[in-house]
Amino acid sequence: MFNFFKKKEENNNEKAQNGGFGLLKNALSKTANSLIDSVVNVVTNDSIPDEFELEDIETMLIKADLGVDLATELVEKIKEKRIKSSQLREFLKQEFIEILNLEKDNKLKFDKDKINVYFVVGVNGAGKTTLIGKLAHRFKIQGERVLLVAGDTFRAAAEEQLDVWSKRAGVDILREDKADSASLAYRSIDMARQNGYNVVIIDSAGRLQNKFNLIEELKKIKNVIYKKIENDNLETLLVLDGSQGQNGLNQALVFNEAVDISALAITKLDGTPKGGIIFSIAKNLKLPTKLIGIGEGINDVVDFNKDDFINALFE
Ligand SMILES: Nc1nc2c(ncn2[C@@H]2O[C@H](COP(=O)(O)OP(=O)(O)OP(=O)(O)O)[C@@H](O)[C@H]2O)c(=O)[nH]1
Ligand SMILES: [Mg+2]
Repeated sequence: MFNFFKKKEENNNEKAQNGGFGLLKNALSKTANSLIDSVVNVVTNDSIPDEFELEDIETMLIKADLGVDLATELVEKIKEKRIKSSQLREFLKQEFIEILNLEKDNKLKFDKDKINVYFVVGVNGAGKTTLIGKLAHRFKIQGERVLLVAGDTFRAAAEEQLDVWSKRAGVDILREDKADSASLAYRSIDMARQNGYNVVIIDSAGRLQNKFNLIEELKKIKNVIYKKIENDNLETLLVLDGSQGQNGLNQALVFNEAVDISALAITKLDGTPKGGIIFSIAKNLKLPTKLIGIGEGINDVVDFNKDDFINALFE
């Protein structure tokens, strides 16, 4: 009897993983096209690319948002190692694996027995609130007790939007009209202690028009959380819009300086040919990508797993 259930559970897990991989592969199909197929197709016969073809390869890589430096570096290697067109695919795969290996600890922090706080930051429209909804749903079906905090007190619609997600995910929310976001964050941790929530996800405003105030506010929230919990249980999660490509790198520097980012979530990787940004991020930022967003639905978030990502691009 027990074995039967165990077997069933294993099958379900497998199915979920395969389903997840299928979704990822589908979401990355345009990136696979721009980053691999179009590059490999530059040279039609099986030869070593000439100067013009190398230039075309570089252009393709930049278009896929790999960034100029990385694209140039790869083209130099292709030239130096005299990589033939039939070897290009495997060459790219090995290079991309090496780049992703620069990242460490890609697993989202979580300790079942503690209060886990996820402080979610990023510019307007990056996908913060949506990601919070997806995470809330995921933690909820894992059986965790989740509290969302409407820390984007800048615009009323933001609280409303988070409220909709909290209902969709079936989790609780702490929101208050015209509240000060740092004081809301402070109270949310007390509330978690008193009521046994083990996951607290804090939304924040994304306005960059008033950068100074935003950064000061984010620092304040972070300090408040620090005072309340051990650092180990805090994930400061920067959300970057993957379809915006290289802009994300600069945003990461600004946010990292302000609040010390511990994890990245790259959203909107579905339907964009610009997913090469993942490699640019791994190469240029010393920050681990932990989550990726592949759609607007509640299930459209996957843990960033290096092997899966490479396989979804190359298989
Ligand atoms: N295709 C796609 N769309 C996404 C994804 N994540 C978010 N979006 C969409 O992006 C838009 C902005 O998302 P929000 O979650 O509101 O972004 P935000 O960072 O909270 O924005 P502000 O509250 O204005 O700072 C919405 O229309 C989302 O549906 C994703 O992974 N894929
Ligand atoms: Mg929002």
